[in-house]
Amino acid sequence: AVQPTRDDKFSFGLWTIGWQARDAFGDPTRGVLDPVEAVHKLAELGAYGITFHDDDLIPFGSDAQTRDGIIAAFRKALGETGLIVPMITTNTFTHPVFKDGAFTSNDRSVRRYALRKVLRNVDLAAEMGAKTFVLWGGREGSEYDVAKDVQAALDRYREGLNLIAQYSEDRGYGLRFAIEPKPNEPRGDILLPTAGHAIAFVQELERPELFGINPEVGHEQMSNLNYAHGIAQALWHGKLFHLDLNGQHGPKFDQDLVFGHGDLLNAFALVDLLEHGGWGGGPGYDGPRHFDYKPSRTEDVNGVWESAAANMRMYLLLKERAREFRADPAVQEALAASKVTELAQPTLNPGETYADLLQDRSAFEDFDADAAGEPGYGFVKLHQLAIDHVLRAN
Ligand code: 3MF
Ligand code: MG
Ligand code: MG
Ligand code: MG
Repeated sequence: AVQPTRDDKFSFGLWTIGWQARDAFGDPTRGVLDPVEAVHKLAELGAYGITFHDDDLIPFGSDAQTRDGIIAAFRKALGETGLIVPMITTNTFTHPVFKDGAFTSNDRSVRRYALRKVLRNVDLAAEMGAKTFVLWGGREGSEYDVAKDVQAALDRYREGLNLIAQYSEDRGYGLRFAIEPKPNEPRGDILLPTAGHAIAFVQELERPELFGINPEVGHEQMSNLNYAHGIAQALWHGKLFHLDLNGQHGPKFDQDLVFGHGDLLNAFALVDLLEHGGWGGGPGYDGPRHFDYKPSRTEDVNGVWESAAANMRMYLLLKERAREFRADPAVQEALAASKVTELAQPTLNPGETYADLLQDRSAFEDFDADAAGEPGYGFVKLHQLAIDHVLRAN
């Protein structure tokens, strides 16, 4: 049951397994991974998709002929394995030209260049059959408050995103765009730092229906936020267009550990949510289960593939545990005792107005607040049952 299959919709960024483990303090500890080999290996392991930044596949500055050759070889590998490209994204952060941002660089010529780079990649996304186009503005931000006019930057961000969406629509690509929030790293402060900021920003775009978000476990946890809560809210807004699964230990540098190797219990709650939706019938998620992690710098090439497999194993194990959790009569009893499912019941009766509520003496005048404040909710018991299931202690 923990053997991944295509139906599980697991996908990996080419930059994840391909990471050579160069960090701010050290040289690479691994060699270059051939994208064609990556496709074959991922297919063997049971993934269904691979995603990439333009520059992961086609080195920055490649001439047209080289570019075509690389794309052809990659497509051939996709054809041989049946792997698909569900999502494409653009690198607007590595080259020095983007050191002050791409869509929001203070330098207008850089902004125009960034738009061209992204539009070219929108064409590639359509060519590859991708459905989702992710935008992580890792350099959109600042270290110095006085050096960035944030309101103007948001105007430029909006201008850029409106243009891209218009282009995709005019060409009939039908792409959906997903903004990936992150609070900091590499910039001291990045614009659209959390899922909530990004969802609010989307509402200000010309075609908000084409835009959603791509929240990453570690990015939200770097802000000390609850990822499962963030995902639930994104689902509630209909804005969960894609997601980046990985592991993180609280607010520190972006660790990109294997999924579930950070906050395991939150990962359990997340998988339960994605697979089953909320307890009151709120929606789950049927898009790609995309891993954006980094095989740790300590690992050699075997460790790369071990860790890739570990992501899928963690997901499937938690999926199994979540299914058992839901099916357990003791859990159902505890859920009812904790009134978890009662929350799905509207607070007002059908057709009831505030005038009716004001007439209802049982709601206030005759309501015994002291008595209602007495019984416990039994949440600890319920939570322990969840842990028992995660640990298979029952
Ligand atoms: C950085 C990230 C990015 C994005 C990527 C895809 C390099 O912390 O998470 O990975 O996920 O740009 O949008
Ligand atoms: Mg990240
Ligand atoms: Mg990360
Ligand atoms: Mg990411």
